[in-house]
Amino acid sequence: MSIFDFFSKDKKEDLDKGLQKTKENVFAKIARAVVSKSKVDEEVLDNLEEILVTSDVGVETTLKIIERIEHRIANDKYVNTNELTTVLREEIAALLLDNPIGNAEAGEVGNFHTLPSDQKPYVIMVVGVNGVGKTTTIGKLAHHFKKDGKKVFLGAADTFRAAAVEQLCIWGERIGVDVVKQNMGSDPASVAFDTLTSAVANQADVVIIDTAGRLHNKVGLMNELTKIKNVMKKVVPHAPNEVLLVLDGSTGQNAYNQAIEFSKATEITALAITKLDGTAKGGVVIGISDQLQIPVKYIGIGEGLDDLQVFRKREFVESLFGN
Ligand SMILES: Nc1nc2c(ncn2[C@@H]2O[C@H](COP(=O)(O)OP(=O)(O)OP(=O)(O)O)[C@@H](O)[C@H]2O)c(=O)[nH]1
Ligand SMILES: [Mg+2]
Repeated sequence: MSIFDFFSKDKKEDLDKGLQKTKENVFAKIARAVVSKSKVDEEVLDNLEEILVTSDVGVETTLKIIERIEHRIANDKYVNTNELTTVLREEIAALLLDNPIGNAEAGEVGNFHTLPSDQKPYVIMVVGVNGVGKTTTIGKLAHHFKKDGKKVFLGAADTFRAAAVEQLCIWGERIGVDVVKQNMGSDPASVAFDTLTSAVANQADVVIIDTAGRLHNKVGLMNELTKIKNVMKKVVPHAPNEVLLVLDGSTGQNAYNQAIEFSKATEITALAITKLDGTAKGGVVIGISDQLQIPVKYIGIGEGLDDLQVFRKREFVESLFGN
């Protein structure tokens, strides 16, 4: 079985369930906005704008969506309120797909799950502020790669907290993959170096490096990440293949701001947005996917091993605004 099977087809129900809270919230608000209205008029659009902004879609993206709907209404002359969610779904999907960033879908050529055979081990460095779900996302990713028959090595380069190393080791045991670690307080770059050295010696396919979300200050954190990257290159010249920034979706616009801040400080190649289950702020994924030049690759929709999905724009919007 290929890795695509884990992430695609059968995952629609999980996605629907994961986005339930956001969905209920948005639909309840839309229902209120169109009550006693037969067609989409200025007032409905004003309300819709507010709904999208308060659902963490973000102002800029919301304005683009409203503009598209206005255009659509001008063309179709008359859009009744029953059609509003359909129109919304179509226009948001089209808007997101207009941004070529992150349009590659699972199973297609150039897909990020097809590990390039000439870049072994494929090295993923995971970054993000504390508590966003880095370690959990690593566990889920490692699980998927392992299930796909890949040899996975994890590096416990979050040496800032003793519990962090332990937590990664627990994931490693649970999944059955090797974890390279040193003592708490040791140099994260040294842990990354060791991890890559072991991975190369053992012909691993994938290496995932956990990093600390908190240090004494922001400059310190960014310098640390740069150092880890540079040290890894000494062992594997193409490392890191991916710098995955993890964002907590339940923080809404904060997640968006963190993405901006991090990408200013260090090169980020992909985003994972976690904790979309249990929040009504899932709209943030729409804003981030529209606004940023970094692809959203994964979404976290629960705490379980299989609760990580590849982010697919159309499926996401269909799940959010589908009936
Ligand atoms: N509901 C839900 N919880 C999640 C998800 N991803 C992570 N969590 C939870 O978020 C909490 C923090 O996750 P961690 O993986 O420890 O976060 P971290 O970024 O490694 O945190 P630090 O190591 O402290 O920087 C844990 O309780 C996870 O179970 C998700 O997609 N859904
Ligand atoms: Mg952690």
